Amino acid sequence: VEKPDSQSGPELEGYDEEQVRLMEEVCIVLDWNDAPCGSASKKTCHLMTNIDGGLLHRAFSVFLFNEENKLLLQQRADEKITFPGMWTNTCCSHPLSVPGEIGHDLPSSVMGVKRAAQRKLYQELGIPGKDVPIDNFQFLTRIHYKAPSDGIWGEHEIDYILFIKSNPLVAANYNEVKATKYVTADELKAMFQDKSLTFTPWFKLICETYLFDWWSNIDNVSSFREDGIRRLL
Ligand code: DMA
Ligand code: MN
Repeated sequence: VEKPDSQSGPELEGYDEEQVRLMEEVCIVLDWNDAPCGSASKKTCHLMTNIDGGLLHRAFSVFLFNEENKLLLQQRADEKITFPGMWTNTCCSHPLSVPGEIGHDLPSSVMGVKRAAQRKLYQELGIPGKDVPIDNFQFLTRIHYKAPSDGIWGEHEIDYILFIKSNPLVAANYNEVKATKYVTADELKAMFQDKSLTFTPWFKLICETYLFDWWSNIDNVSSFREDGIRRLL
């Protein structure tokens, strides 16, 4: 009998070895008010059978804008287990269930996701920490959403939205990222019309709701900060 948090089992057979290994990362399990109430492997958190049972975890989404206010997009590598090959915002991942990244109130959770964001911007895109200083990230809001990937895998997260302005050195890790592209708002809208491209569900949700408003007020986004959790379910 497979234990609930086991890395064994058939679900990971045939996937990229490095991405399988990353499924051992330990995510922060949440109640609906974003209070940490345990931890579980990335694998456990992303199986639809567990999501259908209500399992929810913490995540973050970085939107990086350069000096021309263009947004850096990434296309997920084909090796990704969830949402492979799809275009999405600059960087997404999960704060880990470790002291520096957990956070038990909003200020410390925001600090935790900023640290996690710095860690993953380097791991996915080779962006050095000096190009994305912790204090330059701006927290905007939290979005609670759920999205299936392929039947077996999916997402159910409270997603911390972080904006940052930077002109970083980028050196993509091709196990994570297939391509990168800086776009204007109009160029992004044109990409949505191109039927050969696919987009992650959370990025589409954020684009359909808040992104273009925030983007057109990029130098004043602190006025959009919202402490409540926005439920897009
Ligand atoms: C998970 O992103 C986070 C969100 C907001 C969907 P991901 O699948 O890219 O995580 P990781 O890079 O850790 O695999
Ligand atoms: Mn997730």
